[in-house]
Formats: sequence, structure tokens, C-alpha cells
Amino acid sequence: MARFIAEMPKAEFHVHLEGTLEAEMKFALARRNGLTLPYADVAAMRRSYVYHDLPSFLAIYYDGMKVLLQEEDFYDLAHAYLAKAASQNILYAEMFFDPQEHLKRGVPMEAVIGGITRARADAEKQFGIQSQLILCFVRDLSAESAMAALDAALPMKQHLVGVGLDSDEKGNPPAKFAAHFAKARAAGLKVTAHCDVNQENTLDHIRQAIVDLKVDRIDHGGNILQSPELIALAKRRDLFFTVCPTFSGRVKSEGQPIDVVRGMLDQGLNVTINSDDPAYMGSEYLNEVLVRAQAQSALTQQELVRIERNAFNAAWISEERRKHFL
Ligand code: ES4
Ligand code: ZN
Repeated sequence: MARFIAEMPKAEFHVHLEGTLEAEMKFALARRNGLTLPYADVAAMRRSYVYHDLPSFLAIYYDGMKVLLQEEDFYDLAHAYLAKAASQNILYAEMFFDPQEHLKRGVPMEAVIGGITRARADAEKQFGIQSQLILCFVRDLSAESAMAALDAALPMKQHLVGVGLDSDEKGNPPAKFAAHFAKARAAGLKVTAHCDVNQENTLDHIRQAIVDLKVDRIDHGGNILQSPELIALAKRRDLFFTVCPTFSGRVKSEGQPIDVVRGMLDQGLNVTINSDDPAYMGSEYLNEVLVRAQAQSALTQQELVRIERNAFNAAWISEERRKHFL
């Protein structure tokens, strides 16, 4: 089965570039940028990656990305992810990034998008992997901060395929960003939003993402399995779900926990499987995530093929390009 998974052509839609920043690269970038990290070595850094919920994860993730300062840092980050992805037979990837965090440290938007864009072009030439970029709003920062990031990015919108919404959901409902999403859609960008599992007002957030933000996809979204009405709405809109089973694979419910991938398959929802933040999740990239998901959700080879076909159907590409993959 592991060999079948490794050999299958794959696509990935839910991976945070900053979440692919491996400990080794963190040390290398810190050295290059003259920063000192409070860990003796790579092993000690990895041992500090202990979290139990979304906020405790995010604290580690935001602390880790402080070494990203120069255009070449973003190049190296994106290039390393794309090389790894290509080595796992991922043919196409849409990658998130969190520019507000970098703007806060004084890194210009041009350096962030410029470095990633250069890496995408080189990786396509070197490894054949195609990719696109999704700008995420950090929902626990202010609405003004998100709008400033969007305005800084729109002059470079030819390098973006869409916008997303990530980070801490508590007190930060999708509706807070309705104006941002409307502006992004008016600029021709696709839209998606995180509705991570088991968050406060989780069903309300899914509804707002669909109705107020008019998303094309939902990132995670597992709690939809608790609402037949929202399942019907998602099907009417033909929405795709980018599930990351490593950290968000199970929905808490009163009886048994619900397995998200199994539940979505059984409901006929368009589910895709993704790695999220591999550097912080045991360095498990898509192949390892799929191996684990196959066991956890008892997936047959046929179901795995269906999931990867869903993935290529979820891609924000022209129908012409899609034909090459399918
Ligand atoms: C994230 Cl909400 C969420 N989940 C996983 N990774 C993330 N990176 C930024 N926000
Ligand atoms: Zn995510």
C-alpha cells in the first residue's frame, strides 16, 4: 500500500509554506541572518514542538518563522518544499503563505512573493512540479492589517491564485473578512477559508465561509458531518474540502469521534487529503500522511484513487491544464 501511495500521481492544496520550515533550515537561515536561536541543536528544537490544540500549535509556528527575512529565505523555503513534493510524485501544489506575519517584521511583500515566485519557476523547470500561491489572512490580527496585506499584494496578483483565511478561529469568524474576500473575488482571485475541526461556533463558521465569503473550498471543515443541512449546501455548491488528517482528522462528537475522511467519503463530499504543516507534524509529507490516513480511515486503493482524482478536480487551473493531469 505504501508503494501504491508513493507511486500515485498526487496534488496538494493545503500546505502552509511556513509550516514546511524544517529545523535544519531554521538553523541555516538564522545563521545567514545573524540570529541566535534558543536551542542547542536540531533535535532540541524538534523536541520543543509540543502542542495540544490550535493556539498552542500556532505559538510554535509563528515563533519558528521569525528567521524568514530576505527574499532568498522565501526562495529557499518554497524551493525545498517543492523539491520534496516533486520527490513524492506530487505533480501540482497550491501553497498558503501568511504575509502579515512577515510584514510585521518589516519584510516587504515584494520579497515574500518574489522569492516564492522565483522558486516556483525554478522548481517547475528542475522537477516539473507545477504550483500556485494562496495568500492567507491571519484571522487573529486586525481586519485593517489583513486589508493592508491584500492591498500590498494586489499589484502582484498575477503571482497569486487565491486568498485564504487561517490562524486562530476563536473570536475571529469568517464574516470579519467579508469585505476582504469580496475585494479579492472582484480582483479575479479564488477564495477558501480554514474551518478547523472542533473550534468554537464551528458550524456557524462553516456557514459564514460558504454564505458570506462565498468560498470555492473549505480547508478542513470536518464538523460539517454534524449538519445534514450544511452537507446539502456544500454539495449544491460543489465545494471541495482540504482535509489534513494528521492534526484535524477527527471530529469530537457525543458518542464516538467521527473520522473526517471516512465520513466525507460516505457522504459523497469532495474530500482531498493534505499535509498542512509537515515540519511541525513529525516531518510527515503527503506520502506519509496518506499512509497514515489509509490505515486510520480504512481506505481502499479505489478510494485513494478517487481522492487524488478529486484533488486534480479541486485545482484552480484551466480545464485545458486539468486534462493533462486527469
Ligand atoms: C494554521 Cl489554522 C491553521 N492550521 C494549521 N496551520 C496553520 N498555519 C496557519 N494557520
Ligand atoms: Zn491549515
